[in-house]
Amino acid sequence: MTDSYSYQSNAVPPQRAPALPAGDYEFFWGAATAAYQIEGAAREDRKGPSIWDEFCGIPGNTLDGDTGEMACDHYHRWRADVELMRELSLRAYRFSVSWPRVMPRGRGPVNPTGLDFYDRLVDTLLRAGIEPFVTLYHWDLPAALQSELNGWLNPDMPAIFADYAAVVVERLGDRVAHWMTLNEPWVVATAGYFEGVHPPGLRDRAAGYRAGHNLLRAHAYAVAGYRASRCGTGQISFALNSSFSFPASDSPEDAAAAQRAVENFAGWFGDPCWFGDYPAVMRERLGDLLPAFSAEDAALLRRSMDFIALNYYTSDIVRHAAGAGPMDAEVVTPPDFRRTEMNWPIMPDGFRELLCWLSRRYGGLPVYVTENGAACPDQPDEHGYVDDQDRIAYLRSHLSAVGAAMAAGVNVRGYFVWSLMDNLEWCEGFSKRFGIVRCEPGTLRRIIKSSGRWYAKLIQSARRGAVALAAGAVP
Ligand code: GCO
Repeated sequence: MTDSYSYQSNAVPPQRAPALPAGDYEFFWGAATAAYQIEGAAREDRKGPSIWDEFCGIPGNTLDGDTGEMACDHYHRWRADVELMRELSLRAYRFSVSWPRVMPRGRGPVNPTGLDFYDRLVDTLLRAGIEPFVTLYHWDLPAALQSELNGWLNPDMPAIFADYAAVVVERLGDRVAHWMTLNEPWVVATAGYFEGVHPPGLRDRAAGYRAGHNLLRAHAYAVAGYRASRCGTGQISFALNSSFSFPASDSPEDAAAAQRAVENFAGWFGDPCWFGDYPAVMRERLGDLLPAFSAEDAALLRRSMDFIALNYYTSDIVRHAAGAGPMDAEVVTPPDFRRTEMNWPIMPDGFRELLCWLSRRYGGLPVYVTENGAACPDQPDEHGYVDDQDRIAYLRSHLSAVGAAMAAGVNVRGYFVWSLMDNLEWCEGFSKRFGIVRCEPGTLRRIIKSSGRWYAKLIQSARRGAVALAAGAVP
């Protein structure tokens, strides 16, 4: 089926691949990025400022004052980056569209140059045989929507987001078949509104649940618009992040606490998009903190995901502890547990368990792992080459977990490494590196790491990777 993309002629517009025969499907091996983390060109070609541009401009908000002003300069180097993806044998690429690049003030006039950028990117990917998976919102809210409307706390935001989504779908929807509305609304709500470490920098739990609520409504409105549009024949969902919680002991109390913790994490955003409401345990324990959906919103939310898009990095061990948060669940993962540079415990078993949990809970929907990867203490040699065996070990063990979930019946259709290349890790600046390609500080030269070479080989040997993975064959 990849042959359908292999032509080079500009005269023939790129098209979607024809559907595969029933019972036979391709596994999408890919890598993921996000606009603010790689594009740079923060003020070029009439792009408007985002809340992340403003937040990073304030000293003390990010490590070493790093910003996405230049990032990986992908906005100018995108052609070479697609070549790089080809060299890595990628079959799919997940990227996000910068809302303020397309609509500088978030609503109103569209910036044609901004849309053109993504249009060319999609065409070039398809010509390279790489399937685009598009995220509409990866946290870079147009700053004007924050200052004028109070951002996600404004109940009108869902309609505004849906208008923006429609503009992008209208332009790219004839060629893009896999869409994600929001990336990790859980992080937006917790980091942006509970903890105040991401913009808009609030510390207010009630506000966090309200923002989360409007994010869910925004997702639902955009999905409804997509499905009703002339291009709405593809698949749409949102990228859900969660860890799995293992009980600290065999006691029924710890088991119940662990179950509550997973429902409160994965279910906060997953349940509304499948059942049309929050998990009962959140309703019971959060009371008035949790807003209610109107009947119309609940109807729009129900079955508003066509697939499960999971971003997975880590898990935890919890025990029942009265008063430890609304779920009475306390994280007791030992401090000496093996961790990545983010200090996140390395728990591939949690990946397998979470995949099974999500699949059971959400009707056996197809699953795409839309992010998985590790920050490692990369040490380049004198040529800039990074022999990141620790990252390979992380990826191998996590792919084995995907295989185990598949063998248990989970319908996994693709896997995207986070990330294609080292990039701006939000508040951590460039200090934390997730790439399978190094982006050399200063020169921004791309150098494929050992993990990138390993991943390319894996893809080549497992083009129809589903079967290989389920058989546990991760070389
Ligand atoms: C997220 C985002 C990515 C991060 C990655 C590593 O999960 O926070 O989707 O933008 O860079 O997850 O933290």
